[in-house]
Amino acid sequence: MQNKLAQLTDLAIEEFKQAKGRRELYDIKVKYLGKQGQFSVIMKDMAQLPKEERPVFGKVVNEKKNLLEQFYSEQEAHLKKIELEQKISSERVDLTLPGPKRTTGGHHPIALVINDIVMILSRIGYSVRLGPQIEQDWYNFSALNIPADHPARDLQDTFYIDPSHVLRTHTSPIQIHTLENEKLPLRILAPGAVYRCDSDISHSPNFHQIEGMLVDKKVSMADLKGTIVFLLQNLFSTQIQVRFRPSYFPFTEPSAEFDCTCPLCKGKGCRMCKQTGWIEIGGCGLINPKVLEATKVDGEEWQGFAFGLGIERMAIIRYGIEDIRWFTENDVRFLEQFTS
Ligand code: 2U9
Repeated sequence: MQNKLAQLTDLAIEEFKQAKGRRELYDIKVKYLGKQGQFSVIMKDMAQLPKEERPVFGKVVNEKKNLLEQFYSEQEAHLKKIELEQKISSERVDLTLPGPKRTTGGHHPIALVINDIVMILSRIGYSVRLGPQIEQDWYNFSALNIPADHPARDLQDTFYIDPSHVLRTHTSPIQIHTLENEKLPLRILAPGAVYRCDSDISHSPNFHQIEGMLVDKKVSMADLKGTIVFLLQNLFSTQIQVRFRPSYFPFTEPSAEFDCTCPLCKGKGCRMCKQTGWIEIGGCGLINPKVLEATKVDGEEWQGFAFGLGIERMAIIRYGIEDIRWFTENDVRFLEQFTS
């Protein structure tokens, strides 16, 4: 029996040594030391021994069991260490590998043009003012010398919220708020979305404008033209020329529209400028004294000029965009061309 016990112990140690993982090691332990295991069987066989030999044999069995428990613990610790090392090396992160490519957002071309104009004119003292997109009749029309029977007020041209509120048709109301609330002199830029009942291939019911206004003492058309030339030469190129054409707006007097030589063909004539060499950019003029009066500015002491231009038009010229609808379709293939 003693021999059988020694053989069984050697066999168990040998199997423990061969175990490739902790699960396998545990199964071997159960096979030998578990309730139904080999050592339990031997213990039952002990009944066949003479009574006086049984305690000695029982002691030896316990010693062997302890030895195996000890060996099991050591082997388990050893396997655990190996498993951990394998896990660490298989999960190792190579910090020198390039990271996953992140796609970043970018500015919309409308925002890019607004930002550029703001940056250029901020160099000569202009700062931005914003305003609400729903305006009272007074701010959008009356204070700007647009009379009650003016066609611009027509239901077909303006989105009415109620009889005295509209979706602003231009950003000029921002200047009215500013004239009513701020100290003079001032130089401001009023960018933002505007709305008109107009929709075809080159007109959208929602588009963007930027307007500029300067109020000071002794302001002339020459100051206005100098500012427009400064803006356009910085926006397009120092090569371009600017021309003023007489025009009419209720809020300016005198009024002019301004063009620049086509930045695409440098004035030679192309598809963009319809072979004229010139591109229409916007409108401008000296602030009508009636507008100053409406906002309680002393027209004897103060004069001013204002100008406005459409942002979509600027972006179309600048980036050669063919269809005004692309600005609002949110097609990433279009938008991602403007990310730097
Ligand atoms: C105040 C006084 C005067 C702003 C002006 C224009 C002329 C003009 C158009 C250009 C293209 C609008 O987007 S567009 O269709 N703008 O022609 N805007 S003068 O004059 C003002 C504004 C506010 C208090």
